[in-house]
Amino acid sequence: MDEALGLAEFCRQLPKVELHAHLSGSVSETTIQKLQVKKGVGHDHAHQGDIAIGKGETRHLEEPFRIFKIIQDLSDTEEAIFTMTEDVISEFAADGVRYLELRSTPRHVPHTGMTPSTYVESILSAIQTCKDREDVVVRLLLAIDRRQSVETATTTVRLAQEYVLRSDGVVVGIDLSGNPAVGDGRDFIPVLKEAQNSGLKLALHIAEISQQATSPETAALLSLPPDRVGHGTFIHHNQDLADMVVDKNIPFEICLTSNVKAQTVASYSDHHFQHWYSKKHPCVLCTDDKGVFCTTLSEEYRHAAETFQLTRPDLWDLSYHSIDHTFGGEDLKQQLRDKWNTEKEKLF
Ligand code: 6MZ
Repeated sequence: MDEALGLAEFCRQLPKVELHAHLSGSVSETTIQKLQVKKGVGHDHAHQGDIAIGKGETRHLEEPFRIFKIIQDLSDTEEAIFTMTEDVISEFAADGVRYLELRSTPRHVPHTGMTPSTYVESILSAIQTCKDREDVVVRLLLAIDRRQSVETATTTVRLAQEYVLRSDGVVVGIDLSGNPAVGDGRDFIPVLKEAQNSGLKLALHIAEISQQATSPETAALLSLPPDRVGHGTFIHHNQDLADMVVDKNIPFEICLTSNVKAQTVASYSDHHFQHWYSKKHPCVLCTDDKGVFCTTLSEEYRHAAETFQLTRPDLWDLSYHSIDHTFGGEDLKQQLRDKWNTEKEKLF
């Protein structure tokens, strides 16, 4: 093992899988500045603190939602969506992400003429430009925002169904996200079932805030069951919910920094990752919103190592087993495992 390699560099060189990355929240400050120039607006809100939660800072969970709105207002054209997708993919690849599942909420912006279809097409064309890259494979989930109507959610699922074919398998599933304090996830169960029945995978934000440990929507969403749980921060506070997750062996998408910075978890060492990891329950480290929370996936691995005393072989296993929970199909999983095994020789 190359012990001379510092932990941060080891984590960067480790081949990684990113399964929980919201497009708007992943946009870097550099890209924000590009978008401002294109839109001809000033840099007023481009400085840290307004569009990002910096090192050591924490803010209430409402704050990232205010920031997403700023970024979404800046990216109201197909060209902007293309640019940010291309940049986000390159940044993840530079950080050693070899398989990336992006997720994004299709938007209708009447004043620029962008429609949910052209929104998805812009993301897909940026993904298409990366098709020949050796360093990263990208897949897409379309997101339903909890604030939206069931009608809009149905449009999103229908778009995903249409684009599974048209995108040659790049669109793989549906995400349910948005401010967890708003709306009732149970409203979306019929449309989520429709998605599931048509072969789309489901990655759902569940029990991100404490009230959801006892709210009926949590059990209802878990009984679908989803293919992965986003956050699931308060699931282990309720034994019945925890049993459901264990019985169905539903993997967790773990976003350490996001949860600490948005104050749903008091500190890294209080993170529920510890609970599930110690039970050998499947967990995948993810960034959530790398731009807004000023993080990278390799930093998330480093935080996990430093906080929970994980060894380098533990980090390797965590990354390697994350491949099992990707939505890209069995052939692709095998290709990724082969790639990981080749890269292993350089690291150990
Ligand atoms: C719930 C979140 C989230 O779709 O415009 N999103 N939903 N919890 C979180 N934890 C902090 N982080 C991001 O990306 C931004 C959207 O992703 C969801 C929200 O719906 C947000 O508006 P897109 O690419």
